Amino acid sequence: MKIIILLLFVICCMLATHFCSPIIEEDDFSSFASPCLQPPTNFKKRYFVHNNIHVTFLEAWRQCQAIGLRLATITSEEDSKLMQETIANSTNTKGPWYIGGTDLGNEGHFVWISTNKPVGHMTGYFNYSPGQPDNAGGSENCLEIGRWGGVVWNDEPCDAKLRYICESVTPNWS
Ligand SMILES: *[C@@H]1O[C@H](CO)[C@@H](O)[C@H](O)[C@H]1NC(C)=O
Ligand SMILES: [Ca+2]
Ligand SMILES: [Ca+2]
Repeated sequence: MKIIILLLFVICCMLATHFCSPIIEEDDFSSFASPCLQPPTNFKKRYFVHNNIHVTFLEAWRQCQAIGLRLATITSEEDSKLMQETIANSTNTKGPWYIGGTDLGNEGHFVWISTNKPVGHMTGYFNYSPGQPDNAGGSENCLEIGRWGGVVWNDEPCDAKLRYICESVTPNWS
């Protein structure tokens, strides 16, 4: 009996692999385990500029989370352009705002707290202001954008009270 069930299982697996095209290998999609659930090949990012309150980095992280979003990540020139446009369209275009990068716990090695990926991961995209990150005073561990205008990044003490920018990333099935 066990053998028959096992055989049926193997046949089902073979059929499933036969009828579904292969899973696209990309580490971001590792949660798409079912052979028949196609991972989206395309994602649409949106940014949400929050100008109404000034909070610490961890508060900003939680504020985004509380409304089903996450603290912003910027991993390409395209993201940066979208960011620039979203800020220009927002109710207050004067920063700085927190974005989701931090080197807390591992000085000099920034990660995006929203994705656990190193800043620059895969794409090699960085947009630091010249001379940044400088870890000024030995205690700048969180990334902000727009301190001196524009959309370049700077490291800043994580307990500074700043505006912040969240993001949503949704599959683009078309
Ligand atoms: C910004 O506003 C313009 C004009 O209303 C609109 O066309 C554009 O899509 C907006 N961009 C973003 C990212 O919100
Ligand atoms: Ca630092
Ligand atoms: Ca700095």
